[in-house]
Amino acid sequence: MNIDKGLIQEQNRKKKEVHEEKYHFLSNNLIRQGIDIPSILQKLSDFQIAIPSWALGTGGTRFGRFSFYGEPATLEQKIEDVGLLHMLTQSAGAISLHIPWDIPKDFKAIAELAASHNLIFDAVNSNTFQDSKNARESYKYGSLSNTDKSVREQAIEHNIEVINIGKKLNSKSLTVWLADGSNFPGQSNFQTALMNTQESLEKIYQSMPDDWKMFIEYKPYEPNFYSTVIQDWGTSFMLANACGEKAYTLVDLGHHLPNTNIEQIVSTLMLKGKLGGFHFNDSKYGDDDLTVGSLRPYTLFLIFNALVFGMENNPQNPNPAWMIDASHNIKDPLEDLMQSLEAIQEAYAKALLVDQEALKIAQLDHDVVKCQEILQSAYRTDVRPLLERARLNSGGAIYPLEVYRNLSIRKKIVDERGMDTVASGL
Ligand SMILES: [Mn+2]
Repeated sequence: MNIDKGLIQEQNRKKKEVHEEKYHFLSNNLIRQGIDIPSILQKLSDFQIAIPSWALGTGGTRFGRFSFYGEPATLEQKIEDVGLLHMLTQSAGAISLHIPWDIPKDFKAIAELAASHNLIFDAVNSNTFQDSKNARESYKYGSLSNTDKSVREQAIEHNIEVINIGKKLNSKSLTVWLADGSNFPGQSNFQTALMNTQESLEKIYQSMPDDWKMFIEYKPYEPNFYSTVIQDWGTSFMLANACGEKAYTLVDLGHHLPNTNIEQIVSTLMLKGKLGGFHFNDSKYGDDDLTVGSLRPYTLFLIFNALVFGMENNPQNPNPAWMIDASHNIKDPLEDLMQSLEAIQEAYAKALLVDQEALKIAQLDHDVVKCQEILQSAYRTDVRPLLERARLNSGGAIYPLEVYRNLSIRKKIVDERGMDTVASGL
């Protein structure tokens, strides 16, 4: 499914006047505050967020899954969907593949297809939380942490295979998220599980090319309900340090117990040069995988404030890899992703408005009221015209969601693929 760029431009022309009005009102205010608008616009245009190949279909729960019409049934169609998203928003310039759900049959053709949509391949994701058909061993009692050496070997081999697939697509990183843990007290020896995991990760690490990074993701609970081997950032950080300098911690917003101070975790990791990647979503209760910014936009802003500080002050930390890791169970996945992209860019733009110098002075003066005023004055600014302008400058749609609806894109996708297609994977 391809849309003509001319159609987007036509839609933009209709909205140009409204946008100009809003943009000038905002830019006048920002100029008065001494804000460097061209630099913010450039940063917004440069900020690219990867879309995982499992995000183009609806997600589900253990109770069921309700497919959305016209879901991409093949990897080619998933790439087309991300391409469409990128064309409209100009901020989704990468796709993150999940192996084994999305193993390319023809690598050259897949690489060319992605390039034709201006997409690169972000981190490749391994999967040892499910058993593959005809697999020699089962992950029922863990993968990299398993007490059975032959299970661990199978899981290590799988990760190495994922690296090899990634190499063919010019991906530069591997994300490891382990479901390993235990459901009942006494079921597992914590120390044995941790040491097995560390040794397994070290073996995978040794198979990584020099210019690759390994991202170690953590999560406190689920699918196991009593203990998880890599349960928190400290455990991930420790394992990354044990592996070496190419290994990093990956923070997923939804992978924390309620009220965890995620902005502080991000700060600590960037200070230590170990924040490798970040997964966006939102949640109310647990790992809900809801649309980014749908529940806690202020928390997201505070996290971005820490990220922006780190990006500007911590040269020891490479630029993190950004990815949306959400599920959108009942929405059109593409519309949901557009809402997420908008929320991420919005939080980022607001964080870029924070007067870091003034904040530092207020902190040194112990002027707590002023500190809050500085943060909230940035947060309360309606930055959407900046996002619109950045998209316009990059050739995207001023209002992507509106264009998507005005052009009846979902209907066109359904006409092409049919009502009953089901995304492979979840
Ligand atoms: Mn994640």
